[in-house]
Amino acid sequence: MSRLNEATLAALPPAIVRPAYDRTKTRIGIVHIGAGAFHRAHQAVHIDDLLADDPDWAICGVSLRSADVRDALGPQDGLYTLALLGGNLSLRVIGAIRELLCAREEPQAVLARLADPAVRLVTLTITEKGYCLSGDALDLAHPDIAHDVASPQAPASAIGYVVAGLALRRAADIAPYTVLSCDNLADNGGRLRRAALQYAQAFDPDLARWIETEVAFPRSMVDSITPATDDALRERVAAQLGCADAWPVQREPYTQWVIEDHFCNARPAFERAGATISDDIAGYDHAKLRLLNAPHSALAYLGSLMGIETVADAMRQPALAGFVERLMRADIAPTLDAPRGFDPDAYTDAILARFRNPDIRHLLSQIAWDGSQKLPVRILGTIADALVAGRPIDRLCLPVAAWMRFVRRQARNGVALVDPLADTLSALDRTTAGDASAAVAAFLALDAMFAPMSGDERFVAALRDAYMALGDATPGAVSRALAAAGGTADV
Ligand code: CS2
Repeated sequence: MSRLNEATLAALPPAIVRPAYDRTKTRIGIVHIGAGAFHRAHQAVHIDDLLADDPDWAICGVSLRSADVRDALGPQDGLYTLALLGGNLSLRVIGAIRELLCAREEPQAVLARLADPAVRLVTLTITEKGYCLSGDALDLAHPDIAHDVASPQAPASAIGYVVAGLALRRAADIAPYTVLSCDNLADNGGRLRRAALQYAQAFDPDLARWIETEVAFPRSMVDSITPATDDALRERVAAQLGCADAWPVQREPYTQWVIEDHFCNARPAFERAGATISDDIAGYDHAKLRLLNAPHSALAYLGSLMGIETVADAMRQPALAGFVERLMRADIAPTLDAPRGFDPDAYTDAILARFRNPDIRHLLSQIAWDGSQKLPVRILGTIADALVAGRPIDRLCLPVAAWMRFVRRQARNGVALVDPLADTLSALDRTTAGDASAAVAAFLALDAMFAPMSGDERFVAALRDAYMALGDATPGAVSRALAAAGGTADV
């Protein structure tokens, strides 16, 4: 079977949507760090929408370590298929990525791109762990950051590359690029900015001052449910395309991108491609993280303990679906500092409908990855706010306790955790006995996750109760805990 690429593009069946512009006339204006499935299913599609009008914003996709994306899409001239999941599978070939680089193998090419004056925007999807934070600050002891501080011209981390590119531009008197985080972190731009400043400060205070005054790090909120690519998708795509695509991506039809209007260089006309430019982004990122991602993580850990595989299956369990809905409406929504015109009930309804979408096979195991990084930004902040406001936290603690039970179960069963703290987390299991207080205390000693709240007696007690309520974490025990926590949607 032939391969999707420039040569086979014209022969694709007419139902397949393809780039509405001449790719050879586009120029690279964006470097994207972290060219994984989410970027290719989300931001790259928005850019694909506007290249016909504005050809100067094609993307150079950079992977920091793995060459997999470059090696899969290189022979395809950067082309890949986006499958929209809903009723019929609708397919679209995306042409926005014109260049693919693997930083580990071609660091000079990445630095040269970053220094290119035609590049005016650097975007990132590096997941929570890519920011190398400990609490809110940059973890200067993180091996990648320590490496980069010692050799800033030959970086390994995303922050190292962003700052190295800025240093090259400053030295060559080229205007800096805007740095736009597209990760699921509250105040993602602010965190990235503080991390970049702290990093630069560690080896070049003048550079840090220049970044502080000259470079914009807007916040953004991204949303679209994007299940990992599997062979079933590859086969369906090949059958409809009539040629092979080594790495198609899939997502739900719904997509949202809200970007803070704060740029230090030219920007694409995002608003013409369905994104929202706003000066009131803070409320959006909180609402999304707390009302979508936190329930997702709750389903992931509670559902996995119950032996359920996907989000849609989890939503078919009345006790679990009821618990999550109640968590959203009664516990999370009231703590939100909602953006102007935001209706938490309608937002909750829409999210629950998206979770129920039977056409999406979104594995709970995928969402369960990186719990140590996700829980603080998704749910611990809500608990902290509820503690300050004197609101109940019992239900909010159940997903956190479920994560603890999940971690212990994986360690006991010898299943490797996908988490940057995997080694520490698996070791915890060996040092704590079956005693709930001791087990919870061992988790709470993880300062990077729990530092601001681990001394709060109400929190410690509620978490211990939730942990005990989950009993031996069998499906029956979890169902009983959900029932006891009020797994009914009447709020
Ligand atoms: C999910 C998110 O994998 C996860 O942790 O919660 O990727 C979620 O699907 C997206 O944020 C939706 O926009």
